[in-house]
Amino acid sequence: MTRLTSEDISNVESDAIGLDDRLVSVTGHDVRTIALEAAGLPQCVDLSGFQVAVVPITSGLGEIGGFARSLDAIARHIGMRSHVTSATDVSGFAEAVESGVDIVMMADDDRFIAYNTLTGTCADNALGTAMGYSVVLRDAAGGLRGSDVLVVGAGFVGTQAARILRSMGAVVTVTDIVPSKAAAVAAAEGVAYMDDVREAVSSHWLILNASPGEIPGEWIREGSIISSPGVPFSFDDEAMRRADVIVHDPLEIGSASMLTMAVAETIRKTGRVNMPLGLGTHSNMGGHVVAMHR
Ligand code: 2YJ
Repeated sequence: MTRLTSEDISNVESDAIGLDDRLVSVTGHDVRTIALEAAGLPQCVDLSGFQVAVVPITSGLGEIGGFARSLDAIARHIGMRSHVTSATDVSGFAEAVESGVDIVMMADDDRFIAYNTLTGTCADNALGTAMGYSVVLRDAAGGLRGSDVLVVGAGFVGTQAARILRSMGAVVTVTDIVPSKAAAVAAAEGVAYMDDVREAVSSHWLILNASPGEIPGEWIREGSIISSPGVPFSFDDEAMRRADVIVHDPLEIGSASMLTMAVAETIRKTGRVNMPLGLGTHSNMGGHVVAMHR
């Protein structure tokens, strides 16, 4: 993930773009539902049973104005309880853990994680982003089984996305401005690759863009469906005109998916999670969370 700026995330806290409405109109699902799908959890999981603390981190390049408050807003938006710690860094982490929260969210220049205090595991934002945006593409396309899907960008998010999309039944091709990177991911993940990014983009209408580079509108096929976590936003007006759908946000889908993945760790460990009244309990059976009615 490229380092975000305060400007990139200036709309997140207020949800000025109305992300839920936009997502529902193209995928049929809101951010919370996409995030639950990304973690393999059913929609009826009661996220209000989970308490999050966000720790501002000053190390390295320092705090990004509004970053911690934006994460706090995202956690609340999907129905979790959340607050920003009053202390930063190690003191903030200790404050969070000692206050008994379930999940501690924090980022420095290299890692962006949701730490599960019960299991001692870290859900990583890059994986959350790949998961969340793969679900967005699948839902926007009405399913991916047997469909050709292009992943642009052979970094960590692109690599994970190639694996996830393949597991969703897509026929995946990876491309990158550094062809050897795409070839390496293709070999590791059992997918195809194309050397020429332009040719790859022009020959696909289902695209997950995990690169920060610009993709000229002239390359885009009419009616394309594009899921694009890459920051900064890669597309121009011509691309917006040609594509049917371009889903992009700077922080929300990846962070919400990272949070639900952290929640899933608790469910895996305990086998149970509180459900809203009348919906029974959840039991972890064979790796799948299955709803059991009383
Ligand atoms: O707490 C803060 O305000 C800052 N320390 C947030 C820093 C956010 N970090 C980034 O944007 C990094 N580029 C994240 C890199 C993750 C790599 N997967």
